[in-house]
Amino acid sequence: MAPETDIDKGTRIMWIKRRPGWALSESQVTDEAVYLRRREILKTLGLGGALAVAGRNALAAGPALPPGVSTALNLRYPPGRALTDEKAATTYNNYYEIATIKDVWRGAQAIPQRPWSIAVGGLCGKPKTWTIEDVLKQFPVEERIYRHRCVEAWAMTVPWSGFPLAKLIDLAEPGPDAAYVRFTTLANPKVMPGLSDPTFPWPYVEGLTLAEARHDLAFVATGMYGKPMPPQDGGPIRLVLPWKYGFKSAKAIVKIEFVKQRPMNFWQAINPDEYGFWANVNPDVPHPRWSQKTERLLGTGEIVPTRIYNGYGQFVAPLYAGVKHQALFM
Ligand SMILES: Nc1nc2c(c(=O)[nH]1)N[C@H]1C(S)=C(S)[C@@H](COP(=O)(O)O)O[C@H]1N2
Ligand SMILES: [Mo]
Repeated sequence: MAPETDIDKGTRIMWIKRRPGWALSESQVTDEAVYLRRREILKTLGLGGALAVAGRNALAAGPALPPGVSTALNLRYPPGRALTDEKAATTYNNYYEIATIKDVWRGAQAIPQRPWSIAVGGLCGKPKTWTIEDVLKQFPVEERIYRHRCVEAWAMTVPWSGFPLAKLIDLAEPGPDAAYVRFTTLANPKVMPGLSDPTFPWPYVEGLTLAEARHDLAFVATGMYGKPMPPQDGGPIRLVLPWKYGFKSAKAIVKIEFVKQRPMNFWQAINPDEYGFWANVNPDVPHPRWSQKTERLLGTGEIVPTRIYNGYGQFVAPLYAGVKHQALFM
């Protein structure tokens, strides 16, 4: 058996070579020390055992990492679940600007992904309108496998690529009065037929406290499964907040503002008895019309228990120490 280090070296080079063309060059990939190696990635995904059985030939053959997962994977937050099948995750979507049904992926292809810009402003020292190209150039790409829990009780486990929201926020230098961050998303009636329904408070807006937005788990995703973000999943740029119900993870972001007052978010404006500002996942706080105790996994249909903060409580619970009396879980 060849020394493991050689095999690792070989496969790692191979994976770097296989980085998709839209991703950044090797030199721009974040400090490798932060990331674990291929063997550890496989272990985290629960594939380590299978690999050991398959032995050296399988290792030498290389492509044992699931499609879309590379060695830029950040494993501070192990998913603890199998990845959702890519097709299942990208053909069952919530995107009310397109339609209120789940089958919106074809319709979403009409959303132009370029040119795209994101205006960052409000109570900050360095407002700036970014083009999507500037964003991709500025922030090294990392990958994170996160569990996603929709308030409707379906869930998926997805390899996202992008960068921590905190990095963008730091560059903007929020001022002393900036308590919240408000995200506004694309509202283009030419390509979004759902906007013609005036009963919804368009555009889709979301908000976070500045502390939440600065938390390392809060992620800006520009891709999934190793590819650019598909339009139906929020391409070219969206939020991913894995400890909160999915509606907080706004798609197709065009504006980010630092504000003093708590922003009114889309779903809270529609029905404040059912959807709030915080929307942290909690199996013990039912939605007024259904239980939140379990969730259905896209792809397999398996029903599994829901966990408080979607299983990310060890990281995010301290954010809420001072606001325990508020409606944190709706
Ligand atoms: N702009 C916008 N963002 C959105 C939504 C939406 O309708 N419009 N739906 C939200 C909801 S309810 C969920 S569960 C997730 C779904 O993301 P996905 O389609 O990539 O699974 O997107 C969120 N972001
Ligand atoms: Mo959702």
